[in-house]
This record gives sequence, C-alpha cells and structure tokens, in this order.
Amino acid sequence: MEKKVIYSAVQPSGNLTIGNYLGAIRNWVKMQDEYDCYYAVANMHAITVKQDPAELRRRTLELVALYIACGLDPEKCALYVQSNVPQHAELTWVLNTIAYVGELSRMTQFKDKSQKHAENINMGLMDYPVLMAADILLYQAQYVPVGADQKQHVEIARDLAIRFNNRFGETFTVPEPLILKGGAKICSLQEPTKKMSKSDENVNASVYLTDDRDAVIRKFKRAVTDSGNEVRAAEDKPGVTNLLNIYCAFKGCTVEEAEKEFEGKGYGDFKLAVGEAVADVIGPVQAEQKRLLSDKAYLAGVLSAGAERAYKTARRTLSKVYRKVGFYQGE
Ligand code: ATP
Ligand code: LTN
Repeated sequence: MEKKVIYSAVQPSGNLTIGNYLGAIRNWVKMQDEYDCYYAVANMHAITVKQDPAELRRRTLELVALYIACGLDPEKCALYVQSNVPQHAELTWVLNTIAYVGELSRMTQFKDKSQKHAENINMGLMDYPVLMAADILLYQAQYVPVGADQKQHVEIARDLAIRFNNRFGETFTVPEPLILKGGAKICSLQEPTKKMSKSDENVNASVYLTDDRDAVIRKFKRAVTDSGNEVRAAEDKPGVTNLLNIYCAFKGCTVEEAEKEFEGKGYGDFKLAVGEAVADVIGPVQAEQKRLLSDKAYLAGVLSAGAERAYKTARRTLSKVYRKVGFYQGE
C-alpha cells in the first residue's frame, strides 16, 4: 500500500527557538519511517518580510543542517529548498484565483505581521497562506505537522482544496493539521502568555537552538515565574506551567511526574533543572549541525536530490491542475 504523505516547512527567517523544535521539527522526525515525508526550507515565505540576502542564503543551509542534526534522514525524506521547485509559485497563481481577499485579510498572522511591519504590508504577506496551501497540496499531503499557531493556515489549505475539488473535480487530497500535545505552544520566558517566537526582540524571551549551555541556563534562571513557590501547572500560573511543559517535552515525562519530582523544592532548583534538561538535548544537536555545515558539498547533494524528488511529485500534480482548469499543455 502507498504510504500517506506528510508535508511541513520552516522559514529561514531567524534563529530557531526551542518552540520551533518542539512544535515542529521534533515531531517530523517521528514520522519519517511511517510516512512519505517532504520537508522544505520555506525561503519564499521568508521574503514576505525584509531579509538580508546574504543572511537568507546562509540561514537556508543552516536550517537544512539543523534538520539533519535533529534526526531527519535525507535518505528517507525529501529535504529541499522551496524556491528550487518552481511548481510552488505556479500552483499559487492558480489557487489565487479561487482564494478570496476577504478570507486572507482576516488571517491572524496577516493582521499581526501587518501591525509589526506597517511600512511593508506587501501582497506577499497577504498571499502567504495561499503559497502555503500550494506547498501542501502539490504533494497531496494528508497530514501537516505544525505548532498551534499555524492551524488557521492549514485550514485555509483545506478550504482551498475542497473549493477546487468542487469546482473542477477531485484533484487534491484534503490535508489535516497534526498538532501534537506537549510542545504545540511553547511560550515566551518573559511574557508566558505569549508564544515564544524567533523574531522576538527580547533575547531573554526565547531560547535559541544555537544558545550555549551557559546562555540556556541563564535564560531559564531569569524566566518569569508566578507568585507562590509551588511547582504546579495551573491556569493562574502561566510561567511555571510553561516551564513544566518545556521540562516534560525534553525529558519525556508527564506533568504529574514532574510535579512530584519537584515537590517541596523551590523555583530556583526547578529552573536550573529545566535549563539542564534543555541544554543536554540541544548541545549534541549543535555539535552535529556544526559538523554538517563544514561539508557544504554534502549539503548541496542532499538538497539537489531532495528537490528532484519533490519536483517529480509536484510536476504531476501541477499538470493535473492545468488540465482541470483548461490550460493548453500540447497535444
Ligand atoms: P516568526 O517569529 O518569524 O514568525 P516563528 O518562530 O513563529 O517565526 P515559524 O517559522 O513561523 O516560526 O514556525 C515554524 C514552525 O514552528 C511552525 O510549525 C510553527 O507552528 C512552530 N512554532 C513556532 N513557534 C512555536 C512555539 N512557540 N511553540 C510551538 N511551536 C511553534
Ligand atoms: N508558514 C509556516 C511555514 C510553512 C509551512 C508550509 C508549514 C511554509 N509552508 C507548509 C507547513 C506546511 C510557518 O511555520 N510559519
């Protein structure tokens, strides 16, 4: 039987945080044996906000090296750069003609980013979810593993697939978001009701996968906690709850087990333990990423094989789409 397809991507738009790792990449690794997986570096999405070209190029390679360092096996999944497969832009155009301006202007991320980049509210920023729908639909993906913040975008991809299928006949698999519990929404260490984000201006708010052990431990030491001194998850304790989530995700334990472990201990001991748990996991990932980055020829090979594999599938879907909408493709 044919394997089901998984699709996901991350933008090379900054240093990745432990939120990106727990919400996305870590879950991708678990799926590579069972599914046919495509994982991209979404550089076309990244330029919807201003990027420095040299930095964008460098971050693209760093992200691929990180994918592999986190455990993705290029023999098992297609790892590639979005702009290397032209069908992403081509399908976006067709989908644009069935996407409504109204639904796109209501997207939470569009509203947030328009506010944050008021000087650069470009068409790409608004079209972002359509490009993302094209990514997913080109590969007939069944599941899209992402963090909770991307759920709305996967829903637009579903809506567009259904709309296209209704209008032109069965063409696309209707995708579903796959949001695993535990790491789906890691919050800022400084404002624990807000999502941890790689573009946060306060460097103490986010733990980056590039942070060294001392920085990780220092950031957790400074993390905002709540009144009281009990290590317990509760709605009125967003700071401690967030730290417990992080601890459990990195240690592979349940919140109850962690609460028991820290019974009678204060916030100080707890925060140190969280920092150590995180550093123990990300340290070896950093070392492996560094090793991979010293072999650019290997990374180039991985990306060209990945793009070729992606291209084959994408070309098949796009040709079907062109046929359905009535584009002449020769006799
Ligand atoms: P930016 O701050 O530039 O918008 P970001 O940190 O939100 O970036 P993305 O590239 O938008 O990162 O997200 C990559 C993946 O990581 C997505 O699947 C997203 O849902 C997930 N993700 C991002 N932040 C978190 C978080 N705090 N908790 C869990 N998952 C997250
Ligand atoms: N918008 C996503 C990145 C992304 C993506 C995708 C995720 C681009 N294309 C396709 C899943 C499927 C984000 O995380 N900001």
